[in-house]
Amino acid sequence: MPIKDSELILNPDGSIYHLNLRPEHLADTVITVGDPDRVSSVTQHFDSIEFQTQKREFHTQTGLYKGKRITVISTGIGTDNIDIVFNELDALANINFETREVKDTLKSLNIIRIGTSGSIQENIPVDAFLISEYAAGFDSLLHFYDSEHVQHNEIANALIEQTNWFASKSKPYIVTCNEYLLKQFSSSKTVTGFTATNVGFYGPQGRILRLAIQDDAMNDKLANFNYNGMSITNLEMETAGIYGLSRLLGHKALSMNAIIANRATGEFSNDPKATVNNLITYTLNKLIEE
Ligand code: R1P
Repeated sequence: MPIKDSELILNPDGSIYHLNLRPEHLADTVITVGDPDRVSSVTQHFDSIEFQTQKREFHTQTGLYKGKRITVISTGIGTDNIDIVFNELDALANINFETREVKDTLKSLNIIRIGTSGSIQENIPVDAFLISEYAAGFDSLLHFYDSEHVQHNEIANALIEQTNWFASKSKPYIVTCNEYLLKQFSSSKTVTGFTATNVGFYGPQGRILRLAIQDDAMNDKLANFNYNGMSITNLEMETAGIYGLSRLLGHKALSMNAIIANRATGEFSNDPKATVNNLITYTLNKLIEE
């Protein structure tokens, strides 16, 4: 059955609704970044760029890095955008836009996030590179999909119990990275972590400017959470959604985080741009080691 015009929305030029991309613009390896300006920070290292476009916060460039074809795309901030970007990337790869039908043979993309994040563990310093092995989603995105089979409920229940999680906020879900990518991108330069993704930057990450928050001790409880020796290492806004949707859609995903703040010590990186650029170079070089 063809997917209806209202569900799979294509622009007059045949590109997908928000990303403005046609299937031929997408490489099998995708780097996602939050900031639209970070796309060029990645592709400045490329041999060549064959295509670029921008619509809203979704800036895309596809090109070659040392002969490998890579698409770099910005997602903007938050798992609401991750829902759009990952569904549309998958549609570009796995739906025939002429017939509007899902292809018989499905493609599995390799998707690497290069993002920024704040550590909540004193011993994970600013300027570290953290790879998220596990992610806890405090956003509700994954619950809108038939997704129980990709969630680790035992860990979620332990998290809810140990942090006395306020149910009105959300029901946390736990998802994991692709284990092959984890091996490929890990080295003595990286730390492996358990990333919590939340729906905001201030209250939802325990920051207080003028508004009181529901639980002042939230970050301490997350940092002290212990499941078989694992605790929450860092906070950001996309990784859990990326891992959940990638699992459901059959793509391989890994989230690389430049730790630019340490929330436990109150420090902020002296040069966050340099740290992000170092992570970009590290990630690109690991990508061609495949
Ligand atoms: C908040 O400043 C943004 O930075 C982090 C958060 O996840 C959020 O998107 O990641 P990016 O730098 O990749 O956007």
